Amino acid sequence: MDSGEGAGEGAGGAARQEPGLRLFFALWPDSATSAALHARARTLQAECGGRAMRRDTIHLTLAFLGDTPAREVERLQALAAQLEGERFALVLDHVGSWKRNRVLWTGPSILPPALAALAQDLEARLRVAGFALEERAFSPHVTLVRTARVAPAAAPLTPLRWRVASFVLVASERSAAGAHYRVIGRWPLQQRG
Ligand code: 2AM
Repeated sequence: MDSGEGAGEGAGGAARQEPGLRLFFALWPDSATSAALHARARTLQAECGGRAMRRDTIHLTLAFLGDTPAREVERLQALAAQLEGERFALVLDHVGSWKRNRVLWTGPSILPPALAALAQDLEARLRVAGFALEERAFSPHVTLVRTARVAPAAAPLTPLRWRVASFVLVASERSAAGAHYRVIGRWPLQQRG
């Protein structure tokens, strides 16, 4: 959880801390896909309570960097530009819930090899470049509802097909209105074959 700003600054605040950004790499849906995902979020919210993600915040995280000095952005952009990922279709045919944080999410029951390769390659390059990442395994999911009261009943779901043609670097900014995500880089994936 966030600990607030300015903690740990030296006496007198002479050495100001370098500005940091909360960063992550993600897949960002096109507008038809984000509309469909938002509709799915509202349906789940109606059933389970909680807070549906706003349409403009819906995404799938590839790698979470967390607080990062702003000067690292250029290095991250250069690193991302070197990736040679392929386009793929992501079939979101599953809804899951995590009790520990009361999140409801949707994800694919089959992980496309091109998505696994992209996430793996990205993570490997980030580690080699010295970025600290969590050890937890990549678990592709799109968060749809937070603070849900109950888990959704298992029900048949119309699979949602998302054609993924790029990935992005995002800065997460917080305000009184909640999280705002600013895309600060986008890289295309290659047509297969
Ligand atoms: P979530 O959707 O499951 O909350 C921005 O916070 C994005 O990074 C979210 O999609 C979030 O996943 C993801 N993320 C991954 N690891 C995180 C962490 N340790 N803290 C906060 N967000 C994290």
